Amino acid sequence: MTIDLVDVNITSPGRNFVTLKITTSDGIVGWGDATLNGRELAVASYLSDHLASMLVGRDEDRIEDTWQYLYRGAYWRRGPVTMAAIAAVDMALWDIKAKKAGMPLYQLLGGASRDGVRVYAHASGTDYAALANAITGYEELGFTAVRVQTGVPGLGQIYGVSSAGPGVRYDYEPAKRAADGGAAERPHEENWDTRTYLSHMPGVFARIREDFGTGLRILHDGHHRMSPIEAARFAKDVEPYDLFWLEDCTPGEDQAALRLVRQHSTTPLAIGEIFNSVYDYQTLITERLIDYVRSAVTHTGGITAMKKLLDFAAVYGIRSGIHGPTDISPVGMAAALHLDLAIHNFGIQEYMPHNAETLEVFRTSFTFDRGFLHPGDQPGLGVELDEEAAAGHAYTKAYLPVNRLLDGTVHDW
Ligand code: GCO
Ligand code: MG
Repeated sequence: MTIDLVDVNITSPGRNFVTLKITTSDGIVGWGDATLNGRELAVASYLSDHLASMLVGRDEDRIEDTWQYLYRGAYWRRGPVTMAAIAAVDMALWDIKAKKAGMPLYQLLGGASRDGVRVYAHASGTDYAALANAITGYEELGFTAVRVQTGVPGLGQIYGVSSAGPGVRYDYEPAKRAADGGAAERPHEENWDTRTYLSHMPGVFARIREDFGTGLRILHDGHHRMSPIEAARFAKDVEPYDLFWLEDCTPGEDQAALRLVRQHSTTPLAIGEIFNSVYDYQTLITERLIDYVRSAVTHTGGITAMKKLLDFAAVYGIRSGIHGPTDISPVGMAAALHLDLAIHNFGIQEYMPHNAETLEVFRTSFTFDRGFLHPGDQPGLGVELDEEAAAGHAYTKAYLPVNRLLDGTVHDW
């Protein structure tokens, strides 16, 4: 059989998603996530204007060959737009293959290595009371791991902190459309000051340990803002509070920066949500500079590429921590869950549940139970896009924020 139709769906049920639909000549449909937050249409165009005609007529079973054909065949390699487009094709082809086999995808990846996938939630609050309230709410839902982000005095709205008020919040979304309080034509801006952050955060972790005990897994995202020496100091200062991981402490491009952080601290390090290739990790993995691989299946070339990356990491004792915010669509999330269940070196999975509007458009079969997710046992990925429902939500331009230091200098966001 062959690939017959290649369609790109763009929908915005509360936020934008780009989804690839591949239909085979005998009518089997596979779905792939191609969402790149704030740059969605570039990937949509890459797929419909450049890849679609190359795919029609190909044997849908030749997944590895198709991956190489798109990757090596482009001449221009890597980059988030290219790799998200390849990822979408790859996911859709695995969805088709597993549907043809009549099995959930994780069975084709070797079967389940565990009963469920431990997930972490996003707990945030503009101050400690709101943050503690959110953590309590997640504990009540059964979560055993939370990512903790909180306001820093004097900085206003910053990355990772929901302004929605105290309590359990699923709705933190950094990309803003005009309707969400952003500007229609350009990103909104936030403020940053690393010195204030460095002196504020350790005390927050100390209070959490005091109030919530030693059992809770605490994660934190530095979101690329520290210099190597600042990150080394931070990682050292927070050692007594036993973080599960410190994520993206320095800007991701500079792999060697983590040597300095490693020399000074035993705080586990996670990095990679803005990476898109195994080569972005070559130094980090072979020199054992990180503990967790944070790539998204959606931005790193799909299931084929992620499986190889995670197997490579396993040789060095490094585990997975796959990216799973709401800008990864339910299709991309399902792809992550099948991998999480199957691989041996699973670490933890990020889980920021999609809102009801999104879940009316994407019909999912994964289930949450007391802190663990399971991808479900439907053949394929287990997610179907309801195209009629999707058509009711027109694309609306959205941007991630731009970050500035207090003197106006553009900084990493
Ligand atoms: C995370 C991330 C996200 C990103 C978002 C950008 O750890 O989940 O940092 O919150 O900011 O994916 O689109
Ligand atoms: Mg992150």
